Amino acid sequence: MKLEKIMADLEKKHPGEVEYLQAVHEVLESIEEIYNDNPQFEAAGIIERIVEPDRVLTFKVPWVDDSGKVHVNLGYRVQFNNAIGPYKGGLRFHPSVNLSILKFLGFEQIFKNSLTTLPMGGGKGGSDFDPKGKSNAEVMRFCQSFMLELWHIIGPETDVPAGDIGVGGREIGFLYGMYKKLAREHTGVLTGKGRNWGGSILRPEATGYGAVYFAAEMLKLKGETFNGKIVALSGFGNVAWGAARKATELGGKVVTISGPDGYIYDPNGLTAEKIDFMLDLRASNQDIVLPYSYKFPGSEFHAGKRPWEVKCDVAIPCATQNELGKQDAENLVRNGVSYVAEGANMPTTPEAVTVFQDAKVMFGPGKAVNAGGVATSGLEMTQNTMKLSWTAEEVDQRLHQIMKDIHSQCVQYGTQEDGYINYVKGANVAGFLKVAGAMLDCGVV
Ligand code: NDP
Ligand code: 2IT
Repeated sequence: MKLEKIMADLEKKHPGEVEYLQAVHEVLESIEEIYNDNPQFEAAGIIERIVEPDRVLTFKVPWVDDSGKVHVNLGYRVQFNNAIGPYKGGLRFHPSVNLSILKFLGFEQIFKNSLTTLPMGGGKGGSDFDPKGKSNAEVMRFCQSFMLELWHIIGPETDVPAGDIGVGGREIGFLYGMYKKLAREHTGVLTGKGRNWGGSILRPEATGYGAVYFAAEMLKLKGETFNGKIVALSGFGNVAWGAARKATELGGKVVTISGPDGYIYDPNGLTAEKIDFMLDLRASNQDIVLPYSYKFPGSEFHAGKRPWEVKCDVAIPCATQNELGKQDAENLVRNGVSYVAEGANMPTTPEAVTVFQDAKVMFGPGKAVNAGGVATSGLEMTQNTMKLSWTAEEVDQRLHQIMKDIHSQCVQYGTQEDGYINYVKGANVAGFLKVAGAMLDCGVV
């Protein structure tokens, strides 16, 4: 494999797709050695085929706001790779959404889904629509218009979308309602559904719980537990609250949460009561960060700052891509961080990853750490197929086991001669080998 030549060709073909090129570079760099040791991959053109999505659907999404004004957003679905199962991956509604971001997310999803041990291919979709500040009726009309296009190419055995930034239970409900009406069937075509209409118990908290289960495995290798550890989190969305809850439950002290305009530092740590307060605010579409600092004395709001300047043992970025840069990583290392686990997708820049790895900080990449979300989506699909519903204990036990398995795969393929575990390499190699093997078996398609 000639990595720099492949990247130069891709840059020429897809100019300006920064996030997509970043994600591809990281994976190819990690698998270079194993790829070159197995000439059958090159002979079958695996790299050339795996870096391009099978297809991309783009469409316009017209909708009418409450005052009667017409708006047009862009909608996308990237069906990246279905070598090991139907396309599977979330939908993101955020003004920053563009093709590069969805291609990076879809590409990552291929390897993440492979790591889960479940039969799911990779895909991603979304829109530049911003649900913030919209009424329920506006969100419903947007979701219905979005599904009017999307439903043609998805299906329970073809492509199964779910949530991501800006898409939670409410949006999945509106999307599912429209799909059901158009297709005239009630099937597991989306995951993250409500409990009474096919959803899995624990799916909302699964990504955050899974991230903490993964981090707990990292700690265990050093003979440690979450008990008494200082934890810094970013974001306070779906992933962050699940992580906050589980880390707190295991005895960790979560001292930060954040939003796009700054972060809260609470030296007393989050409690179940504080987490519930924030969930109530979120459910009513309100800002969290400022009301928190008013309600809980002793906490401080740091406007325009990221949480990575505080002293912590474990850092779990849970907001968005490239939210933790080189300077942040240097701050964290200087302040004694021992573990970094990516709850979000690619929140750490490549330069920051190098800082952690050079300092021998244990660093878990998103595609391994946050795979508990899509894994529990996979469990939701299984329950839908079987037409039954597992208990919380059953789902939690399976999720926990899957996270342990993912961790073992990272250790198996990522342990270096000096004993340091390169989790980035481990996750990429393990995820890749399964998909590449399936692509070899199924011929050039
Ligand atoms: P949510 O929309 O629930 O929450 C996103 C959080 O990040 C919010 O706190 C939001 O703040 C904050 N945020 C969003 N964009 C920015 C930004 N540009 N700068 C700073 N903060 C920002 O999304 P999720 O929790 O679902 O997703 C978070 C991350 O986890 C994403 O990277 C996603 O891809 C990844 N992920 C999600 C999974 C899931 O199951 N949902 C599974 C695996 C990974 P505010 O609300 O104030 O805008
Ligand atoms: O990034 C992700 O893994 C998700 N947003 C969850 C995808 C899913 O299909 O549950």
